[in-house]
Amino acid sequence: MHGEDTHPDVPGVPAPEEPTVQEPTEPRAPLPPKPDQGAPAPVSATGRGPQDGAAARSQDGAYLTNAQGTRLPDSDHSLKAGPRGPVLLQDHHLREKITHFDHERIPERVVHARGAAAHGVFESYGAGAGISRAAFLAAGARTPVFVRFSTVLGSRGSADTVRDTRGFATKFYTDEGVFDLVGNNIPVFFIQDAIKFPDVVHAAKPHPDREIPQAQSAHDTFWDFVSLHTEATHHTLWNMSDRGIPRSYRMMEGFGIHTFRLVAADGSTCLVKWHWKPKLGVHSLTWDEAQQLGGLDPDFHRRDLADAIEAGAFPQWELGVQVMPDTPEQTFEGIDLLDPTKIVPEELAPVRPLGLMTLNANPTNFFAETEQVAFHPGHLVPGIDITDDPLLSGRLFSYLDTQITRLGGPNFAQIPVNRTHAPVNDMLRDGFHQDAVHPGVAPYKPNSLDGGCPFFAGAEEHAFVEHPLPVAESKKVRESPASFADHFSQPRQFWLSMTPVEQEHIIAAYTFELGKCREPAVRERTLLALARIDARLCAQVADGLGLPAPEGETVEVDPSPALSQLGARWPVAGRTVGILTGPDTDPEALAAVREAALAADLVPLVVAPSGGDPDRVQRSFATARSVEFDAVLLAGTPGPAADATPVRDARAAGPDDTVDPRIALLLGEAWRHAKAIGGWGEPARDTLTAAGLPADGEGVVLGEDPVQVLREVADLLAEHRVWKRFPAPGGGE
Ligand code: HDE
Repeated sequence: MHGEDTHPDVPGVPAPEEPTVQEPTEPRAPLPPKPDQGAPAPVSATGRGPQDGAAARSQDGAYLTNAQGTRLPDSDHSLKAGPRGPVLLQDHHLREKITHFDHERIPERVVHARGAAAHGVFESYGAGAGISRAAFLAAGARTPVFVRFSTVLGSRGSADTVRDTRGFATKFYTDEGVFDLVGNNIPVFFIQDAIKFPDVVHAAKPHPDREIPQAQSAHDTFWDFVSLHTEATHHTLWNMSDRGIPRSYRMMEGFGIHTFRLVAADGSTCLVKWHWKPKLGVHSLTWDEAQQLGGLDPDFHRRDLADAIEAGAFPQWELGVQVMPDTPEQTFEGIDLLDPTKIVPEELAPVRPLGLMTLNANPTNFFAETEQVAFHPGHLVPGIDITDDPLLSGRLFSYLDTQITRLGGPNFAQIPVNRTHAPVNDMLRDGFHQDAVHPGVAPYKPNSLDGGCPFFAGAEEHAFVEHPLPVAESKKVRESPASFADHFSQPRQFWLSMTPVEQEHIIAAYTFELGKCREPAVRERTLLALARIDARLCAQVADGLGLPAPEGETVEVDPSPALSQLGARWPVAGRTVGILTGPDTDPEALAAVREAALAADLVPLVVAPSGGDPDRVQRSFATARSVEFDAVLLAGTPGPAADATPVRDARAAGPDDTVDPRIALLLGEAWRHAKAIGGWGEPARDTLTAAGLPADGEGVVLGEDPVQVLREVADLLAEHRVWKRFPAPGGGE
């Protein structure tokens, strides 16, 4: 026997205390939610969030450390045997630094690799409360969101302004769990069945042998596939329209594409299509602008979004739904609601607004947030259920699967940007990148050791209960319903709904893309598809390619005016106005115009010959290009500056020496791109004439009162462009 205070083996050392934690024999209370799966707090590597303002630096504290917290005396030199000697293998700091760097990259998304994102808030109007039990649709509910916009085809480093579909994916951090609305800016898709997705993506991505072209569909394999697979016709037509080259992420619509089922508190259901409607309207670049921007500012959309948010011009969208009855047929006015290549025209089912989304904060760290965000159409909340759209069914598998490769394991929900704001009490354990230190011993059900906890919830406790939709008795088949075979009526409807200008742009787009195809069979087959949309479309594209136009049968359809981007007026907030100045510019008039522009929420950018006041001058003649302005004002004679190096290269051959050739180029482009041009006094008129442009042309505002000129130019901007100027003189567009 040993004394009570003495260790049995080590004399003089107190005996260990009796263990207080016993193997449990009785059920006990449930465990609290995992503490480290609470609400995501956007933090930098320092552990500080963006709200910390100036303190939010990359590193905290006085001393640089390694990953283990050990302070470092030097991080610029490898450990060597003498200054000119070999680097030593024992340099553990070098190895840690380089090894971490070697693994900094993760695989890019297989599609939608290039994107830009922002944080925001969704405020519900309550108008959806009667049709969905989702808590975030209740009146007055405010839900944090994270939105990622993307191109589809290009890799992470590709240009923003390519012709492509844009992704529009929204993560709602609701009190009932995460809801992801993973949509696009085009309301229809290439394929009707998910099993075709690898085919369409393989066809659209660069050719596997040469890895060209980048980020675009203008190549043989894409047109080979879509011309053989005519269910892609509708989506492709949208891509060839101005929707394929948006002016800004802030000026795009978003669509959930598939039909979803909403479930109300009383169990009643309806079928809906989701729409995001931008407050700034839907606007596009011209093809020529998109081409220039690809070189001049490949980050145009990314920059535009971040700049607007930083400046406090928070972009907003209304979320709405088209509501259709949930009938056993799941059709509406003859349209198969399970076919993701079909829209429901807004004239047949108007979009009912449910709430307003405002994007009000840029990400703190691109990789941590924009790159690591993981969307999944299967992230649903009570009140929002799926339909049997076969494309949606495939997506419900794909997104979870892809994150496991991309984010390195099954625990991506623990990455801060992906963390739900609802308490997590799951029984998922272990795996790569497990951040939680789970206590307890019973991550299984049923259990008695944890008192049977946690319990299952019912609908009253906000559980996600699948709607018990009857499943049709049938036999196993690999086939589509007959209604899916109509591939041309809605493309024709889209074409007929376009204004002449929009139709011209579509013709030019098809001509360009098919001009990049080398295989005659691919072009000919595509012309056959175009003939089934519209004879003039087909004839003009054929003419551009120097090919005979085939004939085709078309169907009778009514246009849907809501599909056109033209004809409405929109807020001009955030639009840029270039103000071209010269030696004779009146400083008072310039100041008054800048003030008036700022008061109208426009962004005035003053362009001066060179050496101007840096507080007032944002661009010089050498650095300004037309593509960054939505409208241009002439505030004097931007003639050749005495001290400027004369530019006489091919791009800038002005028709007249009284105007600087770079400004002549800028004005010519603004004219060709149908931008409003304004000016005051004789110098403005003379400059336009010297640049070879008509001073009394469409969308040219000349007057004596500078502020009045600005107002009239802003008025023209409300229609986005001076549409009457198309088609451009010289055949620009
Ligand atoms: Fe996606 N899609 N998709 N897609 N998709 C992905 O998920 C997929 C489809 C969309 O900003 C991937 O995380 C399949 C339709 C967006 O992170 C992947 C099918 C629509 C984004 C994937 C579709 C979309 C993706 C790649 C056919 C519009 C970007 C990386 C059944 C409604 C989300 C990733 C972001 C991303 C699969 C069709 C939109 C591989 C199999 C239709 C906006 O999981």
